[in-house]
Amino acid sequence: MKQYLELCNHVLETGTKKEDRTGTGTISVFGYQMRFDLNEGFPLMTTKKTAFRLIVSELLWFLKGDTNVRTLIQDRNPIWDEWAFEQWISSDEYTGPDMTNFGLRAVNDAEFLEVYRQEMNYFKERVLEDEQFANKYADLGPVYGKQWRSWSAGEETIDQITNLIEGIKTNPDSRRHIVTAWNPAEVDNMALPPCHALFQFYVSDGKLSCQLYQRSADIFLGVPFNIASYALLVHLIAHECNLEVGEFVHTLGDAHIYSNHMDQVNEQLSRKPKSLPTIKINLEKSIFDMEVADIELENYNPDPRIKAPIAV
Ligand code: UFP
Repeated sequence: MKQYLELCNHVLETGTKKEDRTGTGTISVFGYQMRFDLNEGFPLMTTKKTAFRLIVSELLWFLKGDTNVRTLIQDRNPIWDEWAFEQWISSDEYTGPDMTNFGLRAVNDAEFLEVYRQEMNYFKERVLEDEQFANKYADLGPVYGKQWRSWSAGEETIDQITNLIEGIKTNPDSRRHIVTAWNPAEVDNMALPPCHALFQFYVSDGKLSCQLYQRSADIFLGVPFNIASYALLVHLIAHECNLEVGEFVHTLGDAHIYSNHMDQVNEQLSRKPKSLPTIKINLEKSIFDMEVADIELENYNPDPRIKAPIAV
């Protein structure tokens, strides 16, 4: 994944210091593009171990139109926990210890970290046990799943993914194969406004390509997931449309490295990329019925994991 390491170097060399919503601080550039030829292998980081299972579980959750973190917790997938937890601790019903700004405090204060972990565990247990509670606090609002599968249009809803597949099958040369998660009418009700905001598919020579516009990119923690997730989406849509895979083109808006990720980025830059893994998809199933076990990763031999705090 030399494209990714080039991105890190580019931001370290040319980025400017910028404050951000989370209070962490970043160095950032505006506008950057990477291309991944999916025939060269599956673009999952080889310079740090990256949890493919979580990427699969999240993408299938989007594709099913789900927006409730309960399903992810049932799947042992923690990637949206903090955003659901934020809704709970900022509600009137929450009476536990003060969790204001828990993301930053958990990094800087070991005593707080213990209390936070305990509260998060209580929260997750309750989400699993109590469906009503889960519907109230673990639903992230009209996030990706809702916009992709049931965008509100008056009395009707629009299923953008079904329309996309139909469009690619019936009119592959169209220049309108677009899915947008950025719904201005609903952005304010989302736990996190979409980062991967809009994507377009493109067919040429029997190969399916996709370009994503990502408005905001956490280069160390978010981007490795986003690349793999969209590469997988291309494989899945190609399978559904009987096409081969082409390229994934990743266009970034505000591409930033958080100030508390610098050591981790430098550690990763000191490592040498290895050959890419491949994926195997259960071709018997429609992408809407797939489960995590239907998508397997093969020949993945990455360097060890690099831990870093997430900015919430
Ligand atoms: N972020 C990503 N990729 C994602 C996602 C979030 O990089 O898929 F959901 C990061 C980008 C940014 C933060 O650091 O999360 C979102 O904050 P903001 O809404 O202020 O851009």
